Order: sequence, then C-alpha cells, then structure tokens
Amino acid sequence: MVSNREPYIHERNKKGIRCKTPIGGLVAAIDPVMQRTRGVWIAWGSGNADAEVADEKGRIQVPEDDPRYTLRRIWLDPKEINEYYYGFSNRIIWPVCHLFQEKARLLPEYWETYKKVNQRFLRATLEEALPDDHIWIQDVHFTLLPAALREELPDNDIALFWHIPFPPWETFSCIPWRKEILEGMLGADLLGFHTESYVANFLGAVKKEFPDAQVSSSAIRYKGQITRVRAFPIGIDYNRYRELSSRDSLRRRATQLRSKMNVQQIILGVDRLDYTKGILNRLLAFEKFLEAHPKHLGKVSFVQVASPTRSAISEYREMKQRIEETVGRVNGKFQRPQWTPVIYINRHLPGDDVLMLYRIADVAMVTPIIDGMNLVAKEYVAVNENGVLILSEFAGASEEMDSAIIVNPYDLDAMARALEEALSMSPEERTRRMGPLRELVKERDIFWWLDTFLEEWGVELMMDQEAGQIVAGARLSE
Ligand code: ADQ
Repeated sequence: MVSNREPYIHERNKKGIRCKTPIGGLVAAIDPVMQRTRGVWIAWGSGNADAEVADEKGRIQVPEDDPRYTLRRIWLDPKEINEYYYGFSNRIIWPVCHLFQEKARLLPEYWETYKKVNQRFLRATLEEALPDDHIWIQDVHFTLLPAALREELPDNDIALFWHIPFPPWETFSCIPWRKEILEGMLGADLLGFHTESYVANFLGAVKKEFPDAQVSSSAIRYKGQITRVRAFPIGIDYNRYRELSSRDSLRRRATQLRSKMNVQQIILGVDRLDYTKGILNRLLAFEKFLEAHPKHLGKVSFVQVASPTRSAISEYREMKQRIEETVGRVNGKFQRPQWTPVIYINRHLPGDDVLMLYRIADVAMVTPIIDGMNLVAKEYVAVNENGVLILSEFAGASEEMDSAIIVNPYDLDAMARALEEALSMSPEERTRRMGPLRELVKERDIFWWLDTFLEEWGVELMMDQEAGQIVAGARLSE
C-alpha cells in the first residue's frame, strides 16, 4: 500500500511519545483492510516522534499493541511538505478536482517537487516490493507512480484508487501538467473511482488528451498497456461501527449527554474544516430554518464538529474565520440563557465522542458542496437507526443513498425546508427511509469494497482458517 497519510502517527509531548491515528476517510477505510491482509504500507512519516520509534529504514510494526503489518515511513523536508503536499496535492489537484478552479495555484515549483517526491516513493516501493506483490496506490498524491513503477516492475500488478471526484476534462485541463498526470495514472492495471460519473469523466479526459488511445466504457489501451477503469463506491466497517456504538458504557454516556443538552431535537454535522464540505451554507440554512420556524427556537440545537485541517493554507484559514463569524452571528441573534442554537466544536474528537453524537442526533446534515464519497453519511446510518439523513446531491454517496433527503447545498431555502421536513418526520417515514440506507451500508461495507476491488484486479483473498485471518492474495487470472 502506498499513500500520503500514514495510519499511525507518533507525537512527542510533555508526557512522552503518543501514537495517534489521523482523521480522514482514507485511513479510516484502509487500516482494517491492512490489518486483515498484512503487508507493507509506505507513507510520509509526518509525526514529530516518528523517526525515533522507527528503524533506520523508517520501518515500524503496527498497530503497536497487536502488530499486524509493516509501516514504512518516508521522510520529507519542510520545502517538500509545503510544495508537494500543501502545494501540488492540496492547492492544485484538490481544488481542481472539486471544481474550485479559481482556488488553484498552478505554480511550477509545486510540480517539480511533486515529481521529486513521487520519485522518492518510487525508490522505497522498489525496495519493499516482492516479485508477486500487488502494489496498491492511494489517491492523488502519486499520480506519477504507476507508470514509473510499471517501467521498473513490468510484472507486478499495480492499481490506484482515487478518493476524490474526477472532474470533467474542461475543468481538469486547467492543470498545465495534465498530460503527464494522466500518462502516469495509465501505468496502472486498474484505476478505481467512487462513482460512474467520475469514471466517465476520467475516460473523457483520456480521449481528449490522447486521441490515439483506445477507450471503451471500462478500459483504456494506451501505448500497449491496458488499464481497466471502474467505479468502486467505498464503504465503512459497518459491524465495527455497530459494535462500538452499542456498548453499554457508550449508550449510557450518550443518554446523559442528551439529557444535559436539554433540547428536544439535535441536528449534527461532522466534517474536516474544508471548503468542499459546505459547512458555511449549512449554518446559513440553519439560520433560515430558525427564522422561518420560530416554534423551534429553544428546542433544536445544531452541533457542528469541524476538525482543523490544512490550516497552513490561507483559503482554509479564511474559511475558518467566516464560519466562526457566522456561528457567532447566528448564536448572537437567537441565543437564550438556557439554549445555544449552534454548538460549534473546532477539534478532532475521539472516536467515542463522534459515535455518541451520531447516536443522539435526530438529523445528520451531510451537505458538501462536492465530495468524492463522504463516509460520515455512512457512519451515521450505521449507528443511528431512528435518524434522518439529509444528503447533498453532490456527494458521491448520493448515487447510492437515494432514500435520504437529497438537497442542493447551494439552495439554502431548500436546505431549510429539508430541516423542517426531517425534524417533523413521522417515525414510520424515518424507518421507511432508513431501512434501505442501512441495508446498503451493511451490504456494501469496506470489505465488500475491498473484495470487489481485488476481484476486479484478479486477486483472491484466502481465509487462513487456523489463524482466522485473511492472508496473502493469489492471482485468479493473468
Ligand atoms: P475526507 O474528505 O476526509 O475523505 P470523509 O469521507 O467524510 O472525508 O471522512 C472523514 C472521516 O473523518 C470520517 O471517518 C469521520 O468520522 C472522521 N471525522 C471527521 N471530522 C471529525 C472530527 N472532528 N472528529 C473526529 N473524526 C472526524 C476523502 C474524500 C471523501 C471520501 C474519503 C474516502 O474527500 O469523499 O469519502 O476520502 O474515500
């Protein structure tokens, strides 16, 4: 596995070294998979104590209390972090793929460093990969890696999964290095996206860029290499979410919290503090909702958890400020001594706290402006049987989760109406809508995603009965 973000980060504070698991859909999704399959995960060692606990090659066995696989850390210097990660990935690919072209900073130095870092990961992967290994690359940080690996390791199977939207060619083509990026990706045997529309956009981009490529609805032949392209909508570890959220201690704490909050109904948002997540519009819609339905004053609170992310980038800092101003204004306008309309938590919460909030929230508002998939929608559905999900039509999740209340996140009035509909929904209607959503999240869980991906890739996971573990893959076909 190759990804930018590592699944375990070691940080030193006054009390000593602590191991944290970072937020973000990617790690939440893949760690359970790696624990089952074992193997090597190559990633940027971003923690300030990472080097201390790893060996001279940057290797460490994880999870520490029950080691199951090797994490190989790659060291990046501050310039590289700034130009490859904050620069190319987060200020070029991220905004462009989320249709925020105007936020893209198309600086050549970002591109040069991005190429250099891809080379660094290439060398580490070449050191770790065994002849039969399947090499799975995650996300937008390593678009050049598949083709570079293909040259060195013609016989290994290489796949890349893209976790964010893939935009139409007209948008993608603002990137001056678009040809190199697409060519890099086409070194993979298999490319995965969350939805059919991202697949179609990718195929369209390849057709435009390389007129001599042969492109079908699910594969591309380019320079003699075949790349299959398919949608694999990612899921969550449903059973684990069920288990963790139904522990007695957690239920008790949730009940206590609910009664302390002293409101009749709770609306919840949980996001990284990213401009794609639509937090500001959600707050404005809540304001409209309170204005239009004063009967809810004093009775409904909106809890927004927004974890800090990419705060080195000015757009993120500006957005944080606008959100905080809006929270202050909305609360100033409606607040009563005994009631706070918006409870804003600008922190990464421990997992149990997020589960508790999922449990007590009557309504979850998952209303990104645009989102590759969005795992929060699936986590909420897994945990809360009686809730209502309001979901943006521009989240990848809406392609599958169509019995949610689907909204346009730009349409504040429609979102305010959706809130009223959700909060006054009868228990029967809640169940009618929630039933199919739960089925879907349960059926298409993270292991379904993994199986589907690996099956398409020609890898079979074999159950080792004695160890009770899924072990190394065997090829089904060439
Ligand atoms: P992300 O943009 O990070 O992932 P998402 O899919 O919503 O988004 O996953 C976020 C994860 O972080 C969830 O597991 C959530 O519970 C957790 N989280 C968020 N805020 C938190 C907080 N304050 N405290 C604690 N936990 C918090 C990218 C793409 C998505 C895609 C995933 C997986 O942008 O579209 O779904 O990858 O492919």
